[in-house]
Amino acid sequence: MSTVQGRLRIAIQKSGRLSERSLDLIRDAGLKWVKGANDLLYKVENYPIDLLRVRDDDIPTFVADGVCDLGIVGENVLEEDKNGGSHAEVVMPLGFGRCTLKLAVPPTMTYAGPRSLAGLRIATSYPKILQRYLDDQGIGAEIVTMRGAVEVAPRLKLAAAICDLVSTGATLEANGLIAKETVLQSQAVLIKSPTPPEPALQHLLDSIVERMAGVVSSQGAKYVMLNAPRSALDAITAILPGAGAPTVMPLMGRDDAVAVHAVCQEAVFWETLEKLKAAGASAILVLPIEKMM
Ligand code: PRT
Ligand code: ZN
Repeated sequence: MSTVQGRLRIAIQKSGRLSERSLDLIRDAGLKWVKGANDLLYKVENYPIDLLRVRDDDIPTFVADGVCDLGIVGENVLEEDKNGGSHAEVVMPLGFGRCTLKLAVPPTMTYAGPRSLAGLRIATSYPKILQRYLDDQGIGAEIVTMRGAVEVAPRLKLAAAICDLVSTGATLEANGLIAKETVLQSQAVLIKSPTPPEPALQHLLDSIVERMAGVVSSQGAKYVMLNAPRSALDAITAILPGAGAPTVMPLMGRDDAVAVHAVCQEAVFWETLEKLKAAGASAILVLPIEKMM
């Protein structure tokens, strides 16, 4: 496979936990595509870009080798793929696909920290990440690599412990395993090739990255508008979550009060509104933000 002249390529997971959110992000960045007969490739209609739909495990290599210019993949997959050669650069975390790579043991094991695993067998789909963790901790243990169904390994006596991804914890619970140490915190990230695109496409690449950054940072952000007595301005600004410097405007016919507009980067809860009101704010409006740049 080689890159197609005149088109950028973005690698995304074909079908799995990251697929839908990856396409959402690409759509929110303004790209439109047609689902053609070709399942591997979606052609973007409004820009010279192709979406390459592959297994997540292949994404870091495709991006590192310059077969794709951008990719969306879990940090866990990226870390496991690290091999000392050329590698994809992380552009930004995307705020979805969050999970934790954890060590878990059966309740019958006497566990007093990771040292309890010394000399035992640990089953995982992430042998490289686990080996690095064990080396850092100075623990010698045997790693058994399994492609899936890692959680059944202790029951089958294949291993004494496991190291697997956890999100809700339901899988561990269903298999009677107890989560212990966190080996890695993970979420989906946007990655970029170390090989630049052909010069004519550089501007488009930068603009797609900037748009995606705008989509990610506007997620959860709110536009807050309120009226406030001038005397309460400092107190009210301090309550607004992640607002930076708000805009303060005069109110017609009122010398003692102003209008405050602010972009809040963090969630605005009912409790925040109650605090604002108690501090003297009135006519409080919280609006969603669609785009930000
Ligand atoms: O076919 P392909 O190779 O592309 O897909 P895949 O089967 O390798 O990956 P997929 O779709 O399962 O996951 C893609 C990415 O989603 C992972 O690489 C992680 O970055 C992220 N992610 C987020 C997760 C989870 N949460 C998750 N819970 N990946 C896997 N799991 C599994 C985990 O392995 C365990 O079996 O879900 C189970 C635990 O879930 P809980 O909710 O019971 O704790
Ligand atoms: Zn995979």
